[in-house]
Amino acid sequence: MTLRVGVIGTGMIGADHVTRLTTAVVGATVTAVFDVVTERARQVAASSGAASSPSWEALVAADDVDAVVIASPGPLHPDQAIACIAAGKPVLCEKPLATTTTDAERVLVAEQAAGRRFVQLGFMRRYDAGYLDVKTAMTDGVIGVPLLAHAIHRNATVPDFFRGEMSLTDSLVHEFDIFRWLFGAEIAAVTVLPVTTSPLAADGMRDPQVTVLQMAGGEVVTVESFVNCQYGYDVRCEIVGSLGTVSLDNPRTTIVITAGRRSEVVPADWQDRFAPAYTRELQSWVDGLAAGRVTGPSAWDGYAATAVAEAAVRSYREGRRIDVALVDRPPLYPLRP
Ligand code: NAD
Ligand code: ISE
Repeated sequence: MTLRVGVIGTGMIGADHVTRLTTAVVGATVTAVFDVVTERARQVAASSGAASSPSWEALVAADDVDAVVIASPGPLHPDQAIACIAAGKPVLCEKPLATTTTDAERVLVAEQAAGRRFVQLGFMRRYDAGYLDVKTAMTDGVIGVPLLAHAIHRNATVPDFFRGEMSLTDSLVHEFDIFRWLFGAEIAAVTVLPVTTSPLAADGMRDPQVTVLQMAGGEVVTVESFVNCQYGYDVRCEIVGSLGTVSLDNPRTTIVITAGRRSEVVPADWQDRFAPAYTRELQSWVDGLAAGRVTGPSAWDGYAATAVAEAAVRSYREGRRIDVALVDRPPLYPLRP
């Protein structure tokens, strides 16, 4: 049976998800889209064969929508996800689940009241071949006991609406999630260290920054974020274990060697770097729903990443280490599903 999907928000990633669902994913079709910028929704609808819904509420309620993708701005995600749960429709919600823990907890409460999982978070790195290899190297013992990690998260530039703390709440949520997943543990404390600000940083933005994560198991992760590094999109990490290390590099496409120099292409942006991961994420979501299951990153994962982001913002403002406080983990979200 073909899954009929409605997509809320047809901006950068929403439009990409529509294209992927329409052209690359097996077992799904996009039947409805909505965006407050009506013309944007109309264009995406026209190119995909979907209908343009009059509102996101109408899209969620539509009889020909079995499941929903939320790709609107972060603050809207909780209400839209809760509406999907209330309508009994599974939802792939782009990160972040919410921009405050209070809002994220509302989603947890709604899902628990429904008694089963409806929400999968858009933490697509968990579907990236490189990160999957890193996870295998950490769990099969090849690097011994994982002790610490170093990561970098650089964007060439970010959109104009990206301000102040969004490198923590919008970009680094991926790092918060991936290191929870890689180490199989929650993040216990976070410290954000200011660095000399780039002369090219947007007004009022502290960029770059270094964030130190202390995992509940005692491991430490240092993460550099630099969201206006100019030269390209660069996401890498190295895990240091008691017997060796495993590193995630940019995927190699071509290497040019000439005139005494060796050079390779750096991905332009997240669309380029993580394209295969987004497709695998959507395919896995569609396949899971066909089998009656929601299996990917959960609302709990979204909540935990938001809680770390909230603590990181406090650390940024107060200039000190902040412990991450989580509510008790409900049985709906087992520790290692
Ligand atoms: P964007 O600004 O390009 O798109 C957001 C769209 O939502 C816009 O077209 C906007 O008009 C629309 N919108 C605004 N209010 C709306 C409403 N009430 N209902 C429906 N649509 C509404 O931003 P984007 O980069 O596409 O980001 C969208 C979301 O996806 C964000 O939460 C972002 O963090 C996330 N994202 C995730 C990844 C990833 O790697 N997983 C990458 C990019 C963006
Ligand atoms: C963007 O919204 C994403 O989610 C990308 O994956 C991330 O790397 C980027 O920093 C964000 O702006």
